[in-house]
Amino acid sequence: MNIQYPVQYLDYFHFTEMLTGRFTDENSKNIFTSLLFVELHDLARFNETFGLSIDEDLMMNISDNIAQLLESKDSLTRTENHQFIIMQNHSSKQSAEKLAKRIIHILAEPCVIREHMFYIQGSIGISLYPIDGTDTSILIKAAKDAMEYVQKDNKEEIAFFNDNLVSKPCEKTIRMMSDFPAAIENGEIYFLYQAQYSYEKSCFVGAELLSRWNHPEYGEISPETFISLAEQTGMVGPLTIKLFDTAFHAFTLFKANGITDFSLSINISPMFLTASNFDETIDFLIEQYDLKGEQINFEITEEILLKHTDTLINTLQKIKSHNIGIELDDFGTGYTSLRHLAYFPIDTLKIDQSFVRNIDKDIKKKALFNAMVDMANALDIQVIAEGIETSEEDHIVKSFNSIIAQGYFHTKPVRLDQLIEKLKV
Ligand code: G
Ligand code: MN
Repeated sequence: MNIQYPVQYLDYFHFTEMLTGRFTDENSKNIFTSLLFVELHDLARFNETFGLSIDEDLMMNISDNIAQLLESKDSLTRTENHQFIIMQNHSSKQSAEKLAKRIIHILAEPCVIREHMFYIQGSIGISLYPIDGTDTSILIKAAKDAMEYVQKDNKEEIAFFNDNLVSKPCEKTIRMMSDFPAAIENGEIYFLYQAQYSYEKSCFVGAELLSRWNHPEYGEISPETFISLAEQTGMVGPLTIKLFDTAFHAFTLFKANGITDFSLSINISPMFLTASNFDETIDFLIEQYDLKGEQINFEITEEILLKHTDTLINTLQKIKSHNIGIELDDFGTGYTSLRHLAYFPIDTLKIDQSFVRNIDKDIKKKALFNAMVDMANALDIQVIAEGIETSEEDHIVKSFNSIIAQGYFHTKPVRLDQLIEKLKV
């Protein structure tokens, strides 16, 4: 490893040896130290497409970037394939948190290797010497536990170790898993609608159907959490059927209120899409709920295209045969192979909110946004810009041709009756 920065890069063995020496030496015993356990998510998935060692190149690139954030008193090592441990010497809780945030920040920047752009995510767990332990292996485990907690149960990317963190979320998860099926039926899981604005037509032309869970004990649970629970407990089917039922009910009310030319977008889990009985299920749902394909869109994520097989092409064509639109959600955040756009029958790109946030202040974001819109236009793909929050952002997005806007600036997600009121005026 060729690092020019004034940082100690050690192999794992020497790193732990150094820590042990550090924690047992009488002279340094009272010096506060932090361990940051960093794991990068899913790097191996790139290998299949880009060659065997691209994850290694990414790791090198990222470790270089992380090393630049460290000082000479700090040390860095790699443990397993996609993990680092950093020792921040003479630290404080605040300085460890600051470093962790800076790491997350540099990870958020796209990483360019061999002309490809990669978006990497990471989780960081932090343990503190001597608060969480005075022994190397205990402190490393504590930092790792905190990192795993971040990955499993938390929306944050950073966590400090604490004694409750290992067992507590488990109980909560088990409880949520067992409550989930009833929640679909008893209305705890409910749906909001976030309308999408066409600049060209100067009106709302569609809405995304968003699931929410208001748990009697835990309050609002994030969709990321409960959708992953649904996947683990085999409840994706019932949840998707509920979405169809909800869409059907919404269209009945639209009709009664004279609202036409309006579409609803439904988030479809990869698990639902790749189920072996997908074809029959979709035929059944369209017929059962008397929906016209033109009225609905399926939002799918880039992740599913990764595992593309002939069956996925068939599945997407099946969807198209019902005239259901296909939207690629959160575009630009995950795995971006532009080839997919030409290969799969995609109707709409939903450019992720991270490109829109501060687009008025950040010329690089504007340039990326511009490139995505140009590309979509060339492929005859509609663009939806997500997460427009301010009039300044709106102004920039609007300056591009024929974009549809979704974001708090135009409307937050609202209940069906509120949506209908909005559409009637
Ligand atoms: O991944 P997907 O694009 O389906 O996620 C949509 C989520 O983004 C919804 O939960 C919605 O509430 C949220 N959202 C929609 N518009 C905005 C916005 O303008 N700002 C922020 N921060 N979130 C938004
Ligand atoms: Mn979506």
